[in-house]
Amino acid sequence: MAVSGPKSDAALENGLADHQPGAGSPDYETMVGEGGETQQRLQDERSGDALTDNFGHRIADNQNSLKAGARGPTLLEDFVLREKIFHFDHERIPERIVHARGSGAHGIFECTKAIPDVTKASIFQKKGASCPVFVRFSTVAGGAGSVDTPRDVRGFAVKFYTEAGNWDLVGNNIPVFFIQDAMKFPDLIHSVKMEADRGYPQAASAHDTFWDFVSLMPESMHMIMWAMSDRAIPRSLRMMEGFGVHSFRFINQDGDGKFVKFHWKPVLGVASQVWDEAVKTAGADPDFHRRDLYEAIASGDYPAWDLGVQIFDEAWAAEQPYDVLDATKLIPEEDIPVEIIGRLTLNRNVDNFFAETEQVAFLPSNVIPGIDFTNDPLLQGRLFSYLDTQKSRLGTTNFHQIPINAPKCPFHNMQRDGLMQTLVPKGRANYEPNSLNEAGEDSGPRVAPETGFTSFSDNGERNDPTDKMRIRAETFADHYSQARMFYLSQTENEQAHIASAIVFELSKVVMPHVRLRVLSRLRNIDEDLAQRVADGLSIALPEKAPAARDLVEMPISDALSIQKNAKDGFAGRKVGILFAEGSDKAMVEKLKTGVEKAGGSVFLVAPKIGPLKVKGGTLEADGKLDGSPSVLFDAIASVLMPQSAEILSKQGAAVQWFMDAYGHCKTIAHCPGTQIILDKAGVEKDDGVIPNEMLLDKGPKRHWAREPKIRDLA
Ligand code: HDD
Repeated sequence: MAVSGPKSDAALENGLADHQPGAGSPDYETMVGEGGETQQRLQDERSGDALTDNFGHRIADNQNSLKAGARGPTLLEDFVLREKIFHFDHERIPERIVHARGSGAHGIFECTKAIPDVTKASIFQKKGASCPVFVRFSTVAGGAGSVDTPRDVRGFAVKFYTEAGNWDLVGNNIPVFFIQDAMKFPDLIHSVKMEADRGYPQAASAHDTFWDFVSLMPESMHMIMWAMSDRAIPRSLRMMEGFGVHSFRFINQDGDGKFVKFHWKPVLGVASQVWDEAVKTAGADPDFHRRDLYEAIASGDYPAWDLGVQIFDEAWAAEQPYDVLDATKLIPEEDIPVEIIGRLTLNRNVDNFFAETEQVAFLPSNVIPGIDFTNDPLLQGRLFSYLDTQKSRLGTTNFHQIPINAPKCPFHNMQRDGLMQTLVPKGRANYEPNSLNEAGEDSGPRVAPETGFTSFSDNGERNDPTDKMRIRAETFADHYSQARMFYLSQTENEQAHIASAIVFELSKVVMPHVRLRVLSRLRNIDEDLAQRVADGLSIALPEKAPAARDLVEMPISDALSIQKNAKDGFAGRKVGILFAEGSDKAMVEKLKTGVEKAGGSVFLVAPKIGPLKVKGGTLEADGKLDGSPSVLFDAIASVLMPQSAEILSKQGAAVQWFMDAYGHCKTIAHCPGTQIILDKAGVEKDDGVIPNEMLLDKGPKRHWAREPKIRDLA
């Protein structure tokens, strides 16, 4: 029976009857491309393109789910329905804990005055230099769906996509802040947001908890003045000043640092509503500011701001009656005039609110060479918080790959994988340093000591000589003395194991220069070790690698050896006992009881699981011989009648059982009947090859003296 019957009705109702799936869509050849092209294609959807699901399958009916009969239940196999609803169910992501309601736009920043003497920041080197920007304005307290005109601080976050990487200046329209230390931020925000028990008021500071908190926090009083002023009810986002708030630092080519405060001055001037107007606007047009911004840009009336800086030095700062690292203080323009150095113009609305305005992730830690942080404790806390929040908001450490967040300059590093990885890095250079280039491979990116970001070293603490630095103390420079102590503290056999292990590993290394480098380092640990490894590989010893420090000969430490400290008893050890038809049950049980009494455990092994007929009754095995190799046990014993041993001596599993145990230097206890297999397995009498009666005395220890007889060690 046709299941698509009602489709034509629905299609007719929707005026789609004439729609030809695929009409106008690009042909397959042009659609095939790498990830980036696919994304672009999604953005370029045009009317007339065939509707498809997320995997490119054309959809014939977007109105009716697949049912068992016209009035029957919906079928689980309807992947079109499932995908559509599945995706819809997950459309929302967590809104920002603060600044949830925002409006964004694209634009351009142009340097109008070069200041190379105070900063090496690329964007300020030449008048006329420009870069794309994305700006997001926001209220602070309200949710994403709240109104535009509450009394509130406004966020003014600017992302500069510079050629030296992204610089995010994440400021507000008020030059000071409520608190001096990031430690208090969660409390401040909890107090201003809707109250925890009642869920209101929304987007308002006029309530108990906010005023309770700020009245206990005298440092907030300066900001309260601003928040109660008309600044907190702006007429338009286009008519607000913006401030970087903190003192940042500019660093020039010579490494000299100056403090800087950033200002945005609106070309339209600052204008505000009156409170009654703001209240009524909230009802009349909850989107008053968003609409105003969108319409201005759409009509070509591009809003613009001048970027100003107040630049001052440590000596000037030290003379002020306030601390320039205190974010509750501003620097009067009368004391340090604002110097205009650039212009920001917003000239393009977003194409998609979610993809751009919602997913944009600002990070105060995004700075470029020439701009640095200061010790402002509010700023320092922000440097962690923003990166951290993007993971919970955007769900992945790869949020930088979302187009709105990606830098527009190239970026390369060894960060890999993670949820929603969309890049496809090639090659195996995902670590640094590496010398893959010496083998003719791509070795990936390298640090750029000359042009890379370097922190301003002065820690900013007056009279404190402790500077910030990326450095390893001289006292960490000896890398060989303890490696030598470890090696020399091992028994001869353990040393042979180390040498053999390195030989094995390096025999798997196919890059000859790496083998040689390892050998050159081994020479710093012990010449004999290096020679043994070189011999094991059959290559000549290279030059000794230079060492940062002279070797310090340290006394041997017996605690570092396993063998010198081995515990020989049965505790925690497992003994495999092999029996077969005709074996002596009493002997098996005697061994079992003895081992168990000594704290060990026993696993019975036989050619078949059984129950097998044995002398004295029947016996069941815990495991079949070919599924229970002797590697599973610390020691083995065998209780076999000569006839069974004769049969087993022709079976690989039985011979290997003993051969392996012998090769692995384990105790092998056996009855006389087993001898025929021992001979076949090449097991020679030694201290660890003993009659069953001696097992309990000997224990399950390894017999290392045997090893040189059976294996060539390096
Ligand atoms: Fe913040 C968002 C501005 C202190 C933690 N902040 C956020 C936004 C702006 C500011 C404009 C919205 C960015 C956007 O549009 O996506 N914040 C400031 C200013 C501060 C300040 C000017 C003080 C001078 N902020 C501050 C502190 C902390 C945070 C002290 C935490 C210790 N702020 C956040 C955050 C947000 C945020 C939770 C929410 C969403 C986001 O970061 O990306 O991490």
